[in-house]
Amino acid sequence: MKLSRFLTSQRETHIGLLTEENHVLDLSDAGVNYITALLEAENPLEQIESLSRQNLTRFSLDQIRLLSPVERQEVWAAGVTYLRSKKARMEESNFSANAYDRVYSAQRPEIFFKSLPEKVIGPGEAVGIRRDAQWNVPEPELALIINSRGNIVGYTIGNDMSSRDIEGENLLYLPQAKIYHRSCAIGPCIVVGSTETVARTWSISLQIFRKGQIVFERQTAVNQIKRGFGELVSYLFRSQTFPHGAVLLTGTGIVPGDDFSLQPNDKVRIEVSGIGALENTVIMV
Ligand code: DO4
Ligand code: MG
Repeated sequence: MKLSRFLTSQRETHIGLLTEENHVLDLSDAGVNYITALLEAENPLEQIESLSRQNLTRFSLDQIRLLSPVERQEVWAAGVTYLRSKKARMEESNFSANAYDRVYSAQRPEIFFKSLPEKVIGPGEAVGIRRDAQWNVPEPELALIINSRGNIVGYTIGNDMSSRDIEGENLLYLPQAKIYHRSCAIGPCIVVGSTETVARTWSISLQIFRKGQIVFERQTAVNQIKRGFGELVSYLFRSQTFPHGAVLLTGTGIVPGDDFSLQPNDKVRIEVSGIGALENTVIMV
């Protein structure tokens, strides 16, 4: 079951259920005004399945615009959860190499704040590269959707945009490398009802287009994530509360080579096999 937020032609925000035939069933007809209400239910999947049996208005995707499915959830991110991320970061930074090496195998994972919900970028919107950075990359990541009780209730796709030269200069600059205008895209929908075992069979692929040509393309597997999802969530919720739930990006397993940097007008396409695709163009911010 795929939940989405979308904008109608009257520019109203509605909640929808994506169908196999590329239609959206309007859950607002059944009185659902927030995805969070479903994520907080005792059994979200059961509730969504029962809603889907109602007689709901159906839109085709070209009649509406999908929005980011994030409502009031803070967005956090785990880091150095794939071997590829550890290696690339150790190479980009003499200064901080030891820190990446240690956190990959330490008991406590790296978890950092990524975005306020109102700053999250949705499908089709522009993601940013900083004008004071020279080396910018997208980070395609599986995102966990967690309710206020700390249960993983769904999955979506995240782009943890990063400035590698700023992070590489000094790890204390991580917040500047990671948290800036348009640095976090999430969407296009939330998949509810898949277990971690199922999510671990999914692949993640990244394609970057420049002037219509592919300039970078790679694929990885969710199963390459070193840590269990429950383990990551349990650290996120330690001595911390999330009254509206949270989104947790699970780290990147794809890092382009050292000679690659994003440019304005590039198009970033991230696909997760069990979810769909998140597409954004790049602008300078
Ligand atoms: O350690 C810095 C950030 C790591 C990260 O964002 C990732 O591995 O995805
Ligand atoms: Mg990341």
